Amino acid sequence: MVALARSRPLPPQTEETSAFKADVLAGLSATPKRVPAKYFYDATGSLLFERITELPEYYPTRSEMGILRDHAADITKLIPEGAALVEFGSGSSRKARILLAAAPKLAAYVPVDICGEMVEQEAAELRPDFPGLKVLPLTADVCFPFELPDEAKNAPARIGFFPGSTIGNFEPHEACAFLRNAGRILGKGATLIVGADLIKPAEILNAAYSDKAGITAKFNLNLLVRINRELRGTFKLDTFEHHAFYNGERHRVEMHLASLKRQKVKVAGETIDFRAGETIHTENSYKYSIASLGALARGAGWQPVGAWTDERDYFSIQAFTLAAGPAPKA
Ligand code: AVI
Repeated sequence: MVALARSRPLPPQTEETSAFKADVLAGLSATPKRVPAKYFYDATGSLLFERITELPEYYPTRSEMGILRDHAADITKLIPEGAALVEFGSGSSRKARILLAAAPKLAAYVPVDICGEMVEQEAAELRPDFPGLKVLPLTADVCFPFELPDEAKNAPARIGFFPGSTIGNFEPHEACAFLRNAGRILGKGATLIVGADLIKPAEILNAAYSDKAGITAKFNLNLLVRINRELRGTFKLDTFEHHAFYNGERHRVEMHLASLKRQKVKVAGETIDFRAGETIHTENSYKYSIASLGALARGAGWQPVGAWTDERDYFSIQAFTLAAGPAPKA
C-alpha cells in the first residue's frame, strides 16, 4: 500500500498546488491540526457547497436572497447615479443580479473572483440581461490589493458588495484586514454592502452545519479526497468523521474531521500521526450581531449606515461608508 503510494507521482506542480502542499503539511504538523477552509473549493467541493445552499437546514443563502429581494429598493438608495458595483468573490453573481435589477442607475458592474474562467463566463451571461451596464470582470484574490478598471475608478462612486457571509470564514483580524483592503481599493466616498450570518441559538446552527442528508459531512470529507488526489495522501475516508458544533464563547461554528482511531497517514511523502479522536480543524464560520460587525468595520475605517435582517433575524445585510481620511493601519 505504502510502496504503491510512493510510486504514484504527484500531479504537475503549479504555484497553486505547491501552496496547497505547504499549507496542508504545515497545518497537519501543527497542534491542533488544521487545514485552511479555502481548500474546500475544488470542483467537487464547489458543487457540494451549491447543494448545501439548498438544504432545508442551511438557511443563510435563502435568508440573504430574501433580504436582498425584500429590501432592494431601500438598499439601492445608497447607490448614486452612475456608480460602479464591485463584487468581492462574485462566484455565480446570483445575489448581485438582485441589486443590478433594482438599481438601473448603476453604470458598471465589476465581478472580482480568483477563478478567472468562472468570472468571465458569468460576465458573458450577465451582459445580455443588463444591456446598459458595463460588465468588467476581474480575476484577483480579494484579500490582496488590486486595481479597478478605469471605468470603475472614474465613476462618481464605488459600491462594494461582499455577500454570502464569507466574511464569517475569516478570523476576526483577517476580516478587519479584508475590510481595510476593500476600503483602499474602493476609495473615497465608497459604500460597502456585506452579508453576515447572525448569532442565534446553538441548535439552529448545529443543524445547519450537520444536515440530515450528510451533504456537509461529504463537503468536509472531500478535503481528504483532495489531499489524497493532489498530494498523494493515504487518508481512509471511513476512518474520519465530520464534526460541527457552535462554539458560543467565540461565536463561531467549528468544523472538524475526527480520526476514529490511532493511525498514521502519509501526505506528500510525510507521515502524520493521529491519536484516536484527534481532529483536523477545517473551518470556522463566525456569527456576528449588527453591533459586533459594526465595531469590526469601524476599526477598519468604515461607518455603519444601514442594516437589514429577515423576519427571523437569522441573517443580515449591513452597509457601511468609508469614514473620511486614510484607512487605519493594520
Ligand atoms: C461559504 N461559507 C459562508 C459557508 C459557511 O456557512 O460558513 C461554508 C460552509 N461550511 C459548511 N457549510 C457551509
